[in-house]
Amino acid sequence: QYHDAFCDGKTVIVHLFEWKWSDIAAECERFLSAAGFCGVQVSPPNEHILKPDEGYPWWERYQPVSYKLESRSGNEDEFRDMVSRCNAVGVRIIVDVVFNHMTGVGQSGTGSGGSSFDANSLSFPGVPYGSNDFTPSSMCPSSDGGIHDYNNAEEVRNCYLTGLTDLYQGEDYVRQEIAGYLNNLISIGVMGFRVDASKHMWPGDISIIESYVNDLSTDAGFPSGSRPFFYHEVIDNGGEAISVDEYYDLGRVTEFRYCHNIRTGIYDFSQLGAVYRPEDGMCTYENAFIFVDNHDNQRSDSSVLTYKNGRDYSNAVVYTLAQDYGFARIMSSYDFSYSDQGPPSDGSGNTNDVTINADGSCGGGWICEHRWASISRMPRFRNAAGDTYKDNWYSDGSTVAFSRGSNAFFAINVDGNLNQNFQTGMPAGDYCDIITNCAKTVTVNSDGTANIVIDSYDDPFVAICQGSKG
Ligand code: QV4
Ligand code: CA
Repeated sequence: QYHDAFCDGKTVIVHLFEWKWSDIAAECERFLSAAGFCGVQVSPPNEHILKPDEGYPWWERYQPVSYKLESRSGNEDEFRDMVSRCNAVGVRIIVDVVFNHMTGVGQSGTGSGGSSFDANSLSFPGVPYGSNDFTPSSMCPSSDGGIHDYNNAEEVRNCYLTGLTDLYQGEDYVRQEIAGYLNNLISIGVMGFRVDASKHMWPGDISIIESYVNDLSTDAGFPSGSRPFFYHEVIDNGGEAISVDEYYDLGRVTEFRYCHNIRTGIYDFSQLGAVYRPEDGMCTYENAFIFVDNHDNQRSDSSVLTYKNGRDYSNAVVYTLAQDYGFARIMSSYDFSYSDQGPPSDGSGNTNDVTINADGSCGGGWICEHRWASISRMPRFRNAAGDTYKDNWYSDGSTVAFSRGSNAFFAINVDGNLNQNFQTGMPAGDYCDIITNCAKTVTVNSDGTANIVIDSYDDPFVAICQGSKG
């Protein structure tokens, strides 16, 4: 029940990392709705620490001070305005919620919403949380209170993640405060939640918190009785104490092995059919939440593809949206040269507006991968493909092609020109290639075959789907 997004069958969201609420509202109206996006993952909206001496790094947002909606992306009025404007054009808001921890130890002062706090005494009056609301140190088996041994589930869940004060979700007051935060967001009209650091919380505690969370708002247009869409951040690359399947009852689960498998497949097409490897314990189709890169591994993991890889990256994102595994998220980044670097901003840490160039690309340091031509056209394909599976699979060293039931057909070719007949699985007719925005037409014959042409200078794909008939 927590697996399904309520956005009329659309299955792609975009993470507008560190965007301001006012810019997200505008992007829903001017771009995301028409492009077919289900929704937007927004950066944590709650009050957070400020680190002017370190140049306002992006990770300030992952050290909560309170659940007031006052953050670097804007205030509560701006947040509400964004949610209602996006909902009005059928684009849903998904909130990154951080409730494993509060700020790091040693941090104190005033947060982005004006609340005082002192992590040394575990005092967060803006919630309020006090020392009884944090995991008792007797429950953490490590000698210094931090997480080091990922083969020990108690340590991973009861100790401090990189020095962050660990909330005690075993206590009912803490569960109620967290659920109160989520219910406030639901009453404003959001569709769901990306839960930060779920690996570091007990699934049984998360289950109780979810049970305290209300149905989605009918005022915001959700059908009566709709449960929120939850996906949990659990990094499971195999070989540790905690695995993704522990979280299946709680919603979808991030599948980080997909990031590595898609990169392998883009560089070796013989591996492209094996991006989902059930034998490795990867999330099932029903539970997987997938992405080519995220805001963490794009800056910390050289074995994932990012916007810095140019065409290899767009090939990976386009293929991800074409294939049938998982609920998909597109990363939308700002340019960075060092990992702590915050978003484009002035010297006082005020985030800049996103600028849109005449050709539809972004400027001012905003990368906007979701606006790259071929990527931007694929939500429409994925929505049309729906829950159909891959069929009519064709693969050789440089070409992969497949149908999605009888709803859609996709081909990618990365080496020279392609001019070949394929079984598309689709009804006869002339279809517009959505990648070229209908500059190219594909004729499907009565037996389902079609001649597919991809020139080496094109974006190296053809994508046709029901609803693209010419
Ligand atoms: C420093 C030292 C610690 C010391 C501490 C003492 O490094 O050894 O104990 O000071 O005060 C920041 C700093 C980090 C600092 C810490 C505490 O980088 O140096 O510790 O704050 O002040 C983001 C960043 C972190 C950042 C954190 C909070 O990535 O670097 O920590 O925000 O600001 C695991 C988890 C997974 C997690 C991933 C990064 O399983 O859950 O690591 N991913 C999510 C988010 C991620 C976020 C967090 C979790 C924490 O996607 O962006 O971390 O909310 O794999
Ligand atoms: Ca914890």
